Amino acid sequence: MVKLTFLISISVLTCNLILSVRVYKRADILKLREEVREMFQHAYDSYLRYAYPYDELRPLSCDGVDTWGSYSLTLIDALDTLAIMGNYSEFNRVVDIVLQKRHFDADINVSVFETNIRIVGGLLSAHLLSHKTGMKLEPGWPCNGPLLRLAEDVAQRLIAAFDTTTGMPYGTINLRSGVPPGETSITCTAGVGTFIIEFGTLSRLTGDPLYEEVAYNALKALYHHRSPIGLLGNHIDVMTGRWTAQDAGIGGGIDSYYEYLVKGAILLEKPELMSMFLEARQSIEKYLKKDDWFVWATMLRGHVTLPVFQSLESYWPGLLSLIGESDAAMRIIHNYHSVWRQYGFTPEVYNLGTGEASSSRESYPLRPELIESIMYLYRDTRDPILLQMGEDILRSIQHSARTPCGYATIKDVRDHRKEDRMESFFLAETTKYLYLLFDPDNFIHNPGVRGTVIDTPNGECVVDLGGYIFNTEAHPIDPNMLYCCHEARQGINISEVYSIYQILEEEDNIKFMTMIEANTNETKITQSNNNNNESAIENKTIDHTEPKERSDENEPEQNQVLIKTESRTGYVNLDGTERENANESNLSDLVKETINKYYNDTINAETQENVKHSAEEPTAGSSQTVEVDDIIVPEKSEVQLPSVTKTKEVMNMLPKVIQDFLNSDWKSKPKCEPQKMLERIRREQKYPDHPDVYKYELLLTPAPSFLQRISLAGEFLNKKQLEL
Ligand code: DMJ
Repeated sequence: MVKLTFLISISVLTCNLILSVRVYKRADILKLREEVREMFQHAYDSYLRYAYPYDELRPLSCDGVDTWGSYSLTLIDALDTLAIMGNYSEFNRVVDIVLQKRHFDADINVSVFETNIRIVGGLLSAHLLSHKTGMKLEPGWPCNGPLLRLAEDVAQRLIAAFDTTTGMPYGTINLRSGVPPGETSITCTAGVGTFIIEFGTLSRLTGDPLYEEVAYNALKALYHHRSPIGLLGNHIDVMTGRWTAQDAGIGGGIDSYYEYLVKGAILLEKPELMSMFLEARQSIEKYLKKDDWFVWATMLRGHVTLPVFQSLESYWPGLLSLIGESDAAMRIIHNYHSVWRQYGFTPEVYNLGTGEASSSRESYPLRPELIESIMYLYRDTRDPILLQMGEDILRSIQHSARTPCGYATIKDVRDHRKEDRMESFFLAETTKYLYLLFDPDNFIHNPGVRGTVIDTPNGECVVDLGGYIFNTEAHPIDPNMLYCCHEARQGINISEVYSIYQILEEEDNIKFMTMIEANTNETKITQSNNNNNESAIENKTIDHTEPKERSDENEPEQNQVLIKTESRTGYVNLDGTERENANESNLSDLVKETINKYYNDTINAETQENVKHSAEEPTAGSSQTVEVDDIIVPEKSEVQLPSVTKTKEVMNMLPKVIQDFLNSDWKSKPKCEPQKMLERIRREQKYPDHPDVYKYELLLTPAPSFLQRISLAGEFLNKKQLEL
């Protein structure tokens, strides 16, 4: 049980702190900001010098090591911090490096959770920030772009983890082959419920509903499996739905599930997620909260099992500030800060009964959670004590964690011994939140007073108005960007459309492109939105001129289908309606016919070449024509292929979506078929919608002031309020 005397002494300490608060002038704050910038730079430069391309820097050995996935994790995780600190040239340079990787195909097993929050989150955030850094943007951005495609490539590799009986994901996946054989079906709660920000963003930008629905389904599954008193356990079997660890708390193993309910509600305008959080919060307050601390208890009865504070729990006050409860949050953060002051760091586990660091969990791996909450609360309250708390954190890290080649994990907060590890979140989160605390003018803090107008295929769109939602790895997402991709909402994947143009423009395919052009009689791809406004991508540039008149009313329809069938995973729109597929054969016929012509020309050309060089070599016969299906379905053996190598070469140059579309047997089928999984989730409807889905009427507008308001005051408008 928590000792009351200990808690009282904490309160006294809190009062003392309040009395001795330092006065910060603007110049003082900016000086601290510059110190944080130098801190980041030292760690970042060291990573590049000693560790890249490994995942992490080892700050004592001054070398690198692969930890989470052999995918240069720290580089990707640190990317958007560069942009936030204004180092645009380095951001652009690193983006170029990252983009040398076209996909994440590798025979390695990775954590689904960590890969999502660090890699998918990092790539998405960098994609959305790239307009600020002077990067050359592809037509269709933000609904298109190489970083977005890379993020989607990773998400596609993770999606097979969700192919379970409950819809909750496995914890580990092989990036190449899916769920590893014999993989445990036990996943922690956070590992199930921490996808809606990244996957929702992906769906809203690309138009593929798969990601958001799968992530939302997993959240509903957790909610459905809550205990009768509204608590969640720590680990669950994703095949049976049985809780295998029944301790309920707000920290490690569960934490970001709660975080994503709140942030997912705000980012994606899903008030039912907020209702799910508020219900859970009541249970947390009732069973887990003890005098502004949180303990662990049995999920079935709420009996206290572990009276401890975990460093990871320090995100909670920040989360409360997002729902407009900064007063409660301030009381909690004073408690957490008192632990920091006791040791100069927060240990992984702190025993509330004894008032000491737990002897087996006494490290501080440079975690961000406390500074994260301090940053949020300072934005809301401007209480200078929060600046002082931030400075305490900065001082401790500088004093005890700095090494000649980076910053080291503190192995034991009691004696500040160091350990040879610098997790990537030090550059993604800890330094970022510290910097943002001390940078009052940062664009991230924009309270909706400035914006940037960008051109999209659908017209102008105002972004960068603030209200950024940070994923749990501190990668910010601009909510307004999600409303720029109107065509994505109609199931059109701009990224894929652009890919096709890009492929067609490659030297070897000029002929192919010309033929497509000849077939379509015009070079542009158009689509209509619901209001019959039209936009066009023409020769890779966005055309905002008046729509051109068409002689044939049906023709645009054909072109529209050309775009709609690009979706990688399906035939359903974001709103769940079926996609039109009546004219799909038109595209099929068109592409097949074009490839036929291309190959027949190639064959003829090759035949003539062959005749010239070797009379013995078998020729395809100048009169023989070859059907596309013959080329890509080798089983039809009566047809002699002109050049298998050449065929494969060119086929590989086509976007995956066209390859799949032309012939799904071209490659062996993946074990998990995402579209089928999505259809199954929709058909089964295992988990009913939260009743509050229908209770609220959100302002369906990208209005930034609204986003600002809900993020600061934490409120949604319900129907009754609107009526009044
Ligand atoms: C980060 O990877 C994320 O913040 C995650 O949610 C929790 N753990 C680390 C930081 O402590």
